[in-house]
Amino acid sequence: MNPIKYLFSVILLGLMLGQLAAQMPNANNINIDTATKGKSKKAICCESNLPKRFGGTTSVTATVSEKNKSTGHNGMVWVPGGTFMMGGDNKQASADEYPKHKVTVKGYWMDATEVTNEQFAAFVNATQYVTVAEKKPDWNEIKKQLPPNTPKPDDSILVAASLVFRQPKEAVALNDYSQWWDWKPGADWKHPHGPGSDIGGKEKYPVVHIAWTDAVAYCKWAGKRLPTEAEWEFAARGGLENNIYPWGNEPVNEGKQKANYWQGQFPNKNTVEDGFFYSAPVGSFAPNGYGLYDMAGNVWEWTADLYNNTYYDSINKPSGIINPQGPPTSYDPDEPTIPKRTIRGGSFLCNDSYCSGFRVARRMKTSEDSGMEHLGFRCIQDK
Ligand SMILES: [Ca+2]
Ligand SMILES: [Ca+2]
Repeated sequence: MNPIKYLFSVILLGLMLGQLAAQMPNANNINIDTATKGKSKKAICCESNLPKRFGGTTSVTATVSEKNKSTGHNGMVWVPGGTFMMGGDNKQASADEYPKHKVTVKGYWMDATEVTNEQFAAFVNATQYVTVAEKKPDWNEIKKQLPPNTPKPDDSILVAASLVFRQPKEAVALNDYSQWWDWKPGADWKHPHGPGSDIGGKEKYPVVHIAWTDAVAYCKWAGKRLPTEAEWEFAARGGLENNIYPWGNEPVNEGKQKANYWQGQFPNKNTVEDGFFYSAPVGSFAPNGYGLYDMAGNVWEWTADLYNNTYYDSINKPSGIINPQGPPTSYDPDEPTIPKRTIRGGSFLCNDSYCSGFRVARRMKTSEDSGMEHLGFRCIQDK
């Protein structure tokens, strides 16, 4: 196979949500007339994968100190501990959301919103941190994840880049994510749609193109940490029981706008009834019962945990489990050789028929080195 095509397929392998970007250099959100209401049509259900960078495990190179450790809880809300049933609550749930199992978590502080560009800029200014997407990929590291004798791709591919959404003009086969994802040189957190785009005026938007390593480094600098998958789901439920969404069970396409997601036909038609084609300023929609914003939609959020599709089964017992820390090893049957971390909450590219990522139980996963246009994070703090 053509090595470039092969690498591209490797880069995108596993991907299945939507996103866009190439022809909208400033990426301004498009406000539309919300009078033109419509309902998303059921098409196919519940894709289970996301694109990734190269599939690499990036050693945590966070050398930043903890000197900036926060002593207050500005911008955070207290999530009381408790016991809940973790896992799928409706027919859209995928196999990896089962079995529902009893989990207890201790209380913790959680960022009320996704980490913003303004907050991430403060971290970078203080530490001169360079994100994964801003670095030239190391072929010697990448090839360890690829089949033996995989030819080295062209140097034009091995450049600092990230995955950016490109909206097709027409309907496309949803099993071919190369129809809507571009490996775009120059795309990074400061250039979310690639060269020509920037984050001017977007201080309150969620930072994106953040790899897991980058998120860990930020949280450490802030004196915080990433939530475990259990902590994330407990928080998203907002004190409700067996709820499908952070707001309860009202279908996402009914009633008032409750989150920033994809309305219309993915990936070629977005009716933008929620007012945002791309990401929205954090906190643009009502919070859940704990005061947490955008736990459904806007951008996906990294968790601390490795992904393993059978993890719930391994910890399911009548007495429950306290503060689960994720599986010891990663396993994704779709791509068994690629270590992955779990991400949660869905994004502006999720819709009800394609990934329903805004469900509180929805699990998604991607490799640690993946920064994407719709992937960010938030942190928690124990005390
Ligand atoms: Ca939207
Ligand atoms: Ca989110």
